[in-house]
Amino acid sequence: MCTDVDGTLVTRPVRTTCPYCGVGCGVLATPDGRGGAAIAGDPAHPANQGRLCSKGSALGETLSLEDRLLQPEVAGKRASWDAALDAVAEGFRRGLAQHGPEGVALYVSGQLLTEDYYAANKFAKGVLGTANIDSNSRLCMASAVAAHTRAFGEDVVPGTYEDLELADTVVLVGSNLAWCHPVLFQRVMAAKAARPSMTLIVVDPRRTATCAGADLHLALRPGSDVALFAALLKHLRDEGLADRAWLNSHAEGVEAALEAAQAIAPEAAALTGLDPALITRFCTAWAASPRTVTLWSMGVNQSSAGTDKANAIINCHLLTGRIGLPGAGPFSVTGQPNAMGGRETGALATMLAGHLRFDEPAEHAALAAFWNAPALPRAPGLKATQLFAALEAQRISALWVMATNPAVSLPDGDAVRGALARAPFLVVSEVTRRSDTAAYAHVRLPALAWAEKTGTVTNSERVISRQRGFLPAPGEARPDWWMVAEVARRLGHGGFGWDGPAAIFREHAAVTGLARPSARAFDISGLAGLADDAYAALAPTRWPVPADGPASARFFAQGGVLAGRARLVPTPFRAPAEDVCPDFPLRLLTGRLRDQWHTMTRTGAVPRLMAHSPEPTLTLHPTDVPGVAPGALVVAESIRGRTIFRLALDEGQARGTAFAPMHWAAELAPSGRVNALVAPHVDPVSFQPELKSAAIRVSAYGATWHAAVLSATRLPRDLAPYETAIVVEGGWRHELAGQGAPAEAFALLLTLLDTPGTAWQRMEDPAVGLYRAAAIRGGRLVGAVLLGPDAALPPRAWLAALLASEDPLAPAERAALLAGARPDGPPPSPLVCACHGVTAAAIQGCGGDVAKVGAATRAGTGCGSCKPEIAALLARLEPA
Ligand SMILES: Nc1nc2c(c(=O)[nH]1)N[C@H]1C(S)=C(S)[C@@H](COP(=O)(O)OP(=O)(O)OC[C@H]3O[C@@H](n4cnc5c(=O)[nH]c(N)nc54)[C@H](O)[C@@H]3O)O[C@H]1N2
Ligand SMILES: Nc1nc2c(c(=O)[nH]1)N[C@H]1C(S)=C(S)[C@@H](COP(=O)(O)OP(=O)(O)OC[C@H]3O[C@@H](n4cnc5c(=O)[nH]c(N)nc54)[C@H](O)[C@@H]3O)O[C@H]1N2
Ligand code: SF4
Ligand SMILES: [Mo]
Repeated sequence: MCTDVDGTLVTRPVRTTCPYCGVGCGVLATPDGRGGAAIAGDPAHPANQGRLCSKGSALGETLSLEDRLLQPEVAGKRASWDAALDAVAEGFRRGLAQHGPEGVALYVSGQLLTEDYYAANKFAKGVLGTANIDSNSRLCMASAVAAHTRAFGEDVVPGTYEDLELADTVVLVGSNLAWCHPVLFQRVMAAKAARPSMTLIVVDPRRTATCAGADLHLALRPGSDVALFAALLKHLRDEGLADRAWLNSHAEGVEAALEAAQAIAPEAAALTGLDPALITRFCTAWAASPRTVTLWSMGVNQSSAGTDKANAIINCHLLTGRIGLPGAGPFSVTGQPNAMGGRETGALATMLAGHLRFDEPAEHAALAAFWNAPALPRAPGLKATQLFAALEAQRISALWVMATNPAVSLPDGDAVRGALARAPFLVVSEVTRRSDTAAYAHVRLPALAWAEKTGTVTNSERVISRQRGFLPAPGEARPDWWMVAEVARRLGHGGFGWDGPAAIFREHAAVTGLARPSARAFDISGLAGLADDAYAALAPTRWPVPADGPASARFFAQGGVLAGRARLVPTPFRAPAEDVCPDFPLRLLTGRLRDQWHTMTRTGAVPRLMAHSPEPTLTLHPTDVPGVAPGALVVAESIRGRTIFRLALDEGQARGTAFAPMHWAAELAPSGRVNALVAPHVDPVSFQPELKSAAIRVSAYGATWHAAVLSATRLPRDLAPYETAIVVEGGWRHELAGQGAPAEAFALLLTLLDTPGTAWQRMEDPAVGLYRAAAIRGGRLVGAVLLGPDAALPPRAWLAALLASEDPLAPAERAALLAGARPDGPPPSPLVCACHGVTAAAIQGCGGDVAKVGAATRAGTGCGSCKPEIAALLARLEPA
């Protein structure tokens, strides 16, 4: 709660949870009474024990209300809540009348709180009678969910974070843990430092920051994980490591799985492109100790063979009985803060609620009765990519999008944007105007953001934590669950009269106790009677919490799994759906950057987080683009679309592959949306799209001019074929490039920047295509346009510092600005440590080891997320 009983604003620390990744770190937020807050890691939270990463520690810088959506809007105009909610109810009523329950849909998100998620699911399935509610978790966790269900009969993650510290061997498959789950990675690295015999193995086609701490890196061919784990399964059997006693009493499907593996194993080297000796080293290391954890993430799930990849991993743990034991087990880590909560509340097209199933009549009947929902659907609804295909085909008449930005994050992005633009009725609940998707909405509903909202989230290790609001609700923003309840009420349903999130949580907990006894792992019915004050004070709690009987921290600890026996699943090999070919010879891997969160609606507003990777970059192996220099612009094309990137070269990028971040949206980089390139191929079991394997070609982009533009406010969009806009201290920095006449581009940019009272200093040399202008007001730099024939324009960090400076521009700086060169000092060096602003040059100048660099420069001593990069920089310095 953000106000005390006497109504004054709270200024003492509030225990809450980080709204970014699935590690689920506890945060202590201390409001400053002026709308801001000091942020620190919560030492008492079991996930992070006081640590935070770069994104978590910058949370205090994301609290500004600039760009927040603060009032409801209908048809682009401010509306009252009543009018907006009436419009939503009417839109869905019309949708139902037109196409029935199949013609309406919700698309929701792992960034909703459990209470919001529960309400949305109950609204869709219980009120609208449609199973067309899917979540962005379809793009994220669906393959893991399907694999768990195939193997264990239910979606259960057996492991805990502690297992990673207790293991002798930790294998990370398709996971860049150092950047994506940084605090968990730091826990692993700390355990390894304390116990150097621990082996860390990374399986990833790229040499990522995570590899800096690894003993072994297997740069396998994209999509070939099933072959590697088939070789491992066979190796384990051949070495006599099959735990026959355990298998006999607890598992089935052993022979069929072994047979399938046997068929692939001889081809493993050819299919993975790995040296057979390296595969043997991998198998030997995996086999060496019963304490082995295989952790996986998006390199596994986001694949047209994602479910098979995950089951191929689980098979190895089941064959050897390495599951349910301290330091052993398969471990799928969740991406979003409440990806697990979405699975628990069943807010996906393939489940009901509380792990209840469509195809179990007793479970279906129990939920229908509990919800008083006679029209509760009996079969799964449209999954994310199907849902947007239906929208494109005008088979969906009303769609409500909550807490996700599908215009950016779904594959086949241009088609998705077309479908959104033509949607008959689109509602978007958002916290910000910076969402590409919100731009298409007929009704925009302002949601409470992290600092204001109240509820629970569940992290990767099944720990339920409270998020507690610590700032007052701004403008007219409201909780997501409240909007849903108000619309449900307008549609005549009586089951939404909650007075707050505690009441919703109790109802959700009660659902998990329905249709018992049945062998269901997810059970928090013990929390169904939680009083409001106990909910307010709830400490991090791992499920299950059954109403009767003791909670067990570890699943499968007694050896058995849930419904009878665990299943080994045969996993035949399948290559990625899209073939590379002479026309499209490169495989595009997409993924995350250290300091950005998804579509950058929040992290993109923090200058400190923008500095590490300020433009959409395509990374290639140096031999894959002969003749194109790093820093040049390149065009990437697939059969679906086209993007323009800044080129980076890296020997750690496997030949024949490219990497591009998933983050850039039209909001900040209209030409850099990676999903314009990616096809909507899906896994046949999980329906998760293959987001990491598009076939592309890359060529130089022949720009006739490049420009860097500094300004106090953001320039309008769509000025040039290549453009990016990022926040810097004191304003905005834009990079533009095009193929027209440089003089015309320069003139246009000057017009856009011109405001009364600004004095311009200009320098033009049309013969060589150089155009420069500095806008000065009161002696200070307030804007600049630097346009030239190539990208070698002045150091941007220097320019941005001039813009941020309160001091008048010195004559030498003025001259240097127009000459396009920094007056003195070394060339700019990339930022490595975001917490303390330390560059690569400073780190290399210091030398020694990570600890020495930390002592001398403070780099790596803040959140620690940059330690792998510091280690890699220092390794490059070491004499060969
Ligand atoms: N900084 C940051 N952290 C985040 C997020 C963020 O946006 N920013 N998002 C959160 C979310 S929602 C998620 S889902 C997680 C994702 O966390 P990760 O899964 O760790 O992140 P990605 O970068 O998407 O992909 C991981 C790796 O998969 C590799 N890969 C690609 N294809 C294959 C393949 O065929 N086989 C194998 N073995 N590897 C392959 C890629 O090279 C990449 O390095 O991160 C969470 N944490
Ligand atoms: N090519 C490619 N595509 C990918 C991926 C990839 O690796 N490669 N990864 C996929 C994965 S794993 C994921 S999880 C998705 C993520 O993709 P998205 O879910 O589309 O990404 P976000 O930017 O996190 O979108 C969340 C939106 O919700 C808003 N928001 C934040 N808090 C709240 C709130 O409390 N209420 C409401 N109503 N809104 C809120 C934010 O401002 C933001 O616009 O992207 C997927 N797409
Ligand atoms: S690791 Fe970082 S992003 Fe993830 S929960 Fe912790 S602080 Fe937040
Ligand atoms: Mo995700």
